[in-house]
Amino acid sequence: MTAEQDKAGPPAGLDGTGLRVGVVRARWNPHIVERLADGVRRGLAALGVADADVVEVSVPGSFELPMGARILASSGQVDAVVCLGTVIRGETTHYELVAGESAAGIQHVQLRTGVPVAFGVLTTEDEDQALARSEGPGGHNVGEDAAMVAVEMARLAARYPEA
Ligand code: DLZ
Repeated sequence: MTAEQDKAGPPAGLDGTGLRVGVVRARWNPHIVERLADGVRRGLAALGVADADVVEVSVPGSFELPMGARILASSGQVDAVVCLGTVIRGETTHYELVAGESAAGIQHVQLRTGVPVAFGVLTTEDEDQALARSEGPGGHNVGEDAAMVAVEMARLAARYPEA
């Protein structure tokens, strides 16, 4: 982790105990997305979120992540959602479209539903970059980052229930 990432870390005392988290996984680039999902599980467990409070669903690709997130966010069964996908520029003819719509859609869902949705989608030039951002324990893993974001934002939302 770089010094810059360190500064962007979670607030001290962040606690996910009792939170329910939905994870939406895209099925493209499954070997990378599995690494991100491992990172999410590690991140949530480290913050006290119980395995039983995590629900995982999959969608065809990153373009469908916003719809998957909307379904979970609207269900009333989760306090936050994490979206996971990987879009690799060199392997995707309409990279901008898939990556852009995924990001914009995810932002739209969290603003419309009021349920935090963390963006755990890798948008990279090549597979090496994707591997470097989905490392195992102790390394950089965007899934782990997204888990922390989900817990932090769920706690913030809970402090302002009328928002
Ligand atoms: C079509 C497509 C392409 C070319 N590349 C990717 C990708 O790199 N990562 C990803 O998650 N999904 C990709 N998809 C699938 C789209 O996200 C979507 O599932 C299809 O266009 C069907 O709507």
